[in-house]
Amino acid sequence: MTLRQHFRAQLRGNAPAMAMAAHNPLSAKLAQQAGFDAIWGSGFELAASYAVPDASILPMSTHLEMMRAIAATVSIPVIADIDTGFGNAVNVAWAIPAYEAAAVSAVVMEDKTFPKDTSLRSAGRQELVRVEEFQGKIAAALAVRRDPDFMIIARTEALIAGQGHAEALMRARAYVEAGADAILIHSRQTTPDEILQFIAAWDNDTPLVLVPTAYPQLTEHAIAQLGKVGLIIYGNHAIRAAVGAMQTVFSQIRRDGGIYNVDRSLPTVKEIIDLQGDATMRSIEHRFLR
Ligand code: SPV
Ligand code: MG
Repeated sequence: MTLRQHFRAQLRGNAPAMAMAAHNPLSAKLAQQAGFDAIWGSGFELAASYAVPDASILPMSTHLEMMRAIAATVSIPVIADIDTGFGNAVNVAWAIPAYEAAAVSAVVMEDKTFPKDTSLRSAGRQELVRVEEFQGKIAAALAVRRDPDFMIIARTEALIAGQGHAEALMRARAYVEAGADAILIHSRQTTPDEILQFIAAWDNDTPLVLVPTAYPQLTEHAIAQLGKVGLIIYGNHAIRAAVGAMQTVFSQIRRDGGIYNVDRSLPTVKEIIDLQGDATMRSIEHRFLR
């Protein structure tokens, strides 16, 4: 069974798979070590790591190369967040083979207009493309993928755009009709109500994908009980953890006038060297450096 076949089956299994966001190979490696099932190749995290807005500012090549580097580092599936597909169906038709060749297992494509605005920003510019246009983008993705187990996950932003339950349901059904392998339903309400209403109304066997950033009170256990969700994505917790840790350490060093206090609280240099793959390098040296 290939990694992609395994991941496809996992989305239809008894318990949802758990994906953690990553913005580089090191964060992806830490997520795998922590026991996550998959890596979310988050556009938000990558944009944040370049200190630019998550608004179609980074080019596809920057995201693609990061996905390739992440997929080369971990042995769990990578889900690439391709935003709007970088344009129309023509852009999608060029993007999909490139991501497939980068060894990712799935892409998530959202039904917003290009250039996009990030979903969780208050008063963001949330405009959706026509349903038929997005169906065409899904169809283009399916037509060009080489491995049938490379999943095309369609994401509707109808709730994010304030267009309501009926529109979200209509769009999700239309995207399944176009051939989507799973549906990501996104919400930025601070209670899970509209997501629970959507899940209750979902009468299709296509798995759902949730990103519970805005409604963290909905636990993995509670989501699993609902039965229709195949994948939970923790969308930005790697970059937020990194930012918080750096802020704390940097300000303490300024306050202390030196590194003598923070040193004890940080991972050792040896731990970082180990994460860099030192053991592998040593074994190569041992075998081949003559
Ligand atoms: C991302 O992580 O880039 C996402 C999820 O798309 S969210 O930021 O919640 O829209
Ligand atoms: Mg994104």
